[in-house]
Amino acid sequence: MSNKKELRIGLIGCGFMGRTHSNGYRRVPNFFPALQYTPVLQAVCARNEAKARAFADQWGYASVETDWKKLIARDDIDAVDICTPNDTHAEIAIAAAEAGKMVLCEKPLARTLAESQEMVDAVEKAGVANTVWYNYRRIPAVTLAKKIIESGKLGQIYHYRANFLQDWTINANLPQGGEGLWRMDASVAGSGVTGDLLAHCIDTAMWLNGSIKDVSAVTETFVKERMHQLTGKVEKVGIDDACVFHCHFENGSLGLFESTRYARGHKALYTFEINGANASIRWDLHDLNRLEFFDNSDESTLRGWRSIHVTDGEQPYMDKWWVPGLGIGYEHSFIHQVADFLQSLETGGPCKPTFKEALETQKVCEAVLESASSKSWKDTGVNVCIK
Ligand code: SOE
Repeated sequence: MSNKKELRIGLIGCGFMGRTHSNGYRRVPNFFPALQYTPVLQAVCARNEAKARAFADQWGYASVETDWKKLIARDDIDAVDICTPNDTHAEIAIAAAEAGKMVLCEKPLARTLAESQEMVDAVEKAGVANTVWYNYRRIPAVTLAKKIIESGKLGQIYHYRANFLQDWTINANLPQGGEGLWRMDASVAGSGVTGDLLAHCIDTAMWLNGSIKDVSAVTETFVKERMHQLTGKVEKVGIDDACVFHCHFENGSLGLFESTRYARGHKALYTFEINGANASIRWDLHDLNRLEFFDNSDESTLRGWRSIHVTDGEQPYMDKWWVPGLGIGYEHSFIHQVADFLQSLETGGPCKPTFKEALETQKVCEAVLESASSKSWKDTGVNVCIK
């Protein structure tokens, strides 16, 4: 008989993120066999019962709920995983914490800073384990970047640059709101690319390079009105289609961030580059197993950008996968997050970013949106270093 401890998962929402998380729960025991905890897919919840049942069959969930309040009330659920649109994160997370459940929440933490703060208060008051799925931290090449930065090899940091570019909303006839398109409805999503895409860039940036002090931003909504899928009426578009901001980091470096859903040809181009006095690093999601590294102390005749294929067992997470030279993909970042969450239950430590740390990203997002609407610099108020 197995002496593993069970972590019984109740997943709410069965869209794209529900699939990435479910895959994470299923794969972890195969590839991280030393962990004491093993996830059990206990229940999945969606308002549409047929959809929930099909999802349960596909991914192996033992039962189905159509009301998230019922799922939270069940005493055979240990952890609630929130994969629903952003307007429901706060209500579900607060109720789950009050019911004594662990809470894993999809990013961004919530629509606004105020909602996010209530979520932080709730998990802290309840003392329950919590984490937010900023998955890109757990791509081995990105984790390796963190290790290189921590080793001091870059020297003083001068610049941090990040992009997250997509092109899926260029068509002016694309409706807003409703299934599959809630990211375009400001009342559901909270914001456009700022909360959806730049939040990833900000989380990674503050993890790698420390706090962002202040920001100056510009946003644009290129298509001003769209038909709303739920009302059938043409309605004003409230989200930011594109956002560009620059900022000061606490360590004195300058940051430059750009995100848009109008960069024709780019589907999910997330890149970052960090330049220090001695060395630089850059990474590109489209070539996610690679980390590029330039070290000015290399012999001058051989000096150049090294392209490190991050597939060696000595590199982060890679001892769990295949053999050197064989890459992994996007889905593995979620498997790693599940593994780290289970590990944190063993050690009693936090699984980063916690709600409290993700709140700092919300502060920057809110300051970015305020800066754009007031056309002025804004202090972020970030006061917890998530590095
Ligand atoms: C939007 O298209 C999206 O799916 C985001 O919501 C995810 O967080 C990002 O990782 C990929 O793009």
